[in-house]
Amino acid sequence: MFEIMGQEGNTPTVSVIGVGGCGCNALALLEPGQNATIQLYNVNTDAAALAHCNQGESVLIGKELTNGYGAGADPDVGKQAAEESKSTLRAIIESADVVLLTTGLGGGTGTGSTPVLAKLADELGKPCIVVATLPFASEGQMRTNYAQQGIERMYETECSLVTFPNDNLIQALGATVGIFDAFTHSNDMLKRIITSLVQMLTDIGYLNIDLNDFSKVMRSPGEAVLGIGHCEEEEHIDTALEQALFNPLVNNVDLNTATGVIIQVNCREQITLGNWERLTGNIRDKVSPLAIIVCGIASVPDQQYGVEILVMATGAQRSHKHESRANTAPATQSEVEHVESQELSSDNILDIPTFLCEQSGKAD
Ligand SMILES: Nc1nc2c(ncn2[C@@H]2O[C@H](COP(=O)(O)OP(=O)(O)OP(=O)(O)O)[C@@H](O)[C@H]2O)c(=O)[nH]1
Ligand SMILES: [Mg+2]
Repeated sequence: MFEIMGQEGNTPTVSVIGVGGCGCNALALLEPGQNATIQLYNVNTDAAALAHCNQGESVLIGKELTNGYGAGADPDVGKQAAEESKSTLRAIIESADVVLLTTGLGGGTGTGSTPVLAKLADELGKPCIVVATLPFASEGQMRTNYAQQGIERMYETECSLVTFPNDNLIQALGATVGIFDAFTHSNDMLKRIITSLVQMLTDIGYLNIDLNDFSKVMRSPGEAVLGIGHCEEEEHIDTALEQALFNPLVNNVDLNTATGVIIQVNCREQITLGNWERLTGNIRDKVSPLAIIVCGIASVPDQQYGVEILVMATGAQRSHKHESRANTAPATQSEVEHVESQELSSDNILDIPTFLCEQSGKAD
């Protein structure tokens, strides 16, 4: 399970591919890459939007079909555009060891072409994570339906899908939050998740995550839950773990059914063996005894928090339908308790910028 590091030169190449408007926006937020093993690609049917991308390579797909004018909110057009440019997309995926796709589901390009990319990753045997936002209910039923169709197509692949329902922002930030601020916050979450994933895969840690173990966990079909938690003092590592596991912006899954878990702990200074064991034991108690658990720990002297934890659980049982918790009444007592505990703790869990809290009436 653990690989003690010491050998160099086996860092995997991670390709981060932003698909459609939202995906490319998320890519633009990433810190400029110093790491040669990270490749960034903006994939879009919209030539004008691509011209504004400030990072990575731009890949116009479906040029014959759309003339570079976008997919017009039609996922079929997005799909056909990706099919038209399949050989380019295949070459991009072929050059990677791990593929990370990020997109906003509900529009034409992202919804239609991301599953094509995910399928290519499957065919080429590359572990693939898809990090996708789901549209606000206020964007209309059509977009929600499209997003659902995109999810179903993603389920036909072995990729791990992590979804961020934009509506959960309303629950976390309050209904009066400004729409632009809500998007900014969602993008910030996307950025943190993508940055941490990339860091986990490319930084040399003491217990480094082995790519084969990682692939095994990634290729467990089903829902994935992904979150980040942090604390200043290592005594509070359990709280940081709770934050990571119950991040209210990530769609809810039944953790007991997860078949694979990856935990990456980054610490400014070394933590005690006792706290490390407490953390891994705590995770083990929460998931199926049969789950593969892969743990990594790295020293990151210049990070913001004393301890930062990234948890990704895969292969969890799929909820019947992706619905935002903001609009869904809990059905069972345990669901009630879970939702209540999230409502109570969401202020602590989220790093909500003060100005947003003030706007949403949640400031102290
Ligand atoms: N969090 C977040 N969500 C976004 C952003 N931009 C768009 N979205 C969401 O993503 C969905 C799809 O929008 P786009 O990414 O613009 O659509 P597209 O994939 O480019 O598709 P077409 O423009 O129709 O070809 C929207 O319905 C929004 O819910 C963004 O910057 N941040
Ligand atoms: Mg677009």
